[in-house]
Amino acid sequence: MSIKPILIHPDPRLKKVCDAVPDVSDELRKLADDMLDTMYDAPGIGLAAPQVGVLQRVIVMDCVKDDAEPPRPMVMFNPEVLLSSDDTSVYEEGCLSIPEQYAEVTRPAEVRVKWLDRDGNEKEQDFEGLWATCVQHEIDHLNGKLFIDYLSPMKRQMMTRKSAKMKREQARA
Ligand code: GNR
Ligand code: NI
Repeated sequence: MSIKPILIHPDPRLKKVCDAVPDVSDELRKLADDMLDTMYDAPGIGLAAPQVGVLQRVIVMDCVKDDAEPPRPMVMFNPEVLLSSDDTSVYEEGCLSIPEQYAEVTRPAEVRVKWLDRDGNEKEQDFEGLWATCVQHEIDHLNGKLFIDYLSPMKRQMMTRKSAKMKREQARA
């Protein structure tokens, strides 16, 4: 298990549509474990493979907030939204690739998602609350989409500039 560097926006790799994984291999399981390490270390509640420079359809999540509750790491290969609710919910979103910036995003409140688990078995489950927001945020990453793409061009430009500044400062450190 190892922690990987997280790409900071703007980066062309964060704008790419990622490839489906042909099947679940040991190499991909290792990638998912490294992504979980990286996510918990950050800390974050989700991470998508393109954020660590791998352009394949892999995401990890753990939206358990309460420290008293056991962790619930989830690994998804080729996740797909099958169904989205008409009712929406608004969350203040952040992204590990856009450090220290947050904005409200409206998304479907509930989604049905299909994916392959770490054993290559097909799974299907409904998500709500923070899990629903997070899984949609992560699947967006696989399609080259960031939460700031839902904001006005002005806000997006402002956040992109701040992120670029953070990236430059990080590069010098
Ligand atoms: O850690 C994260 N928190 C978060 C909060 C609200 C909505 C989405 C997220 S995902 C984010 C981690 C991340 O950037 N995943 O891609
Ligand atoms: Ni993100």
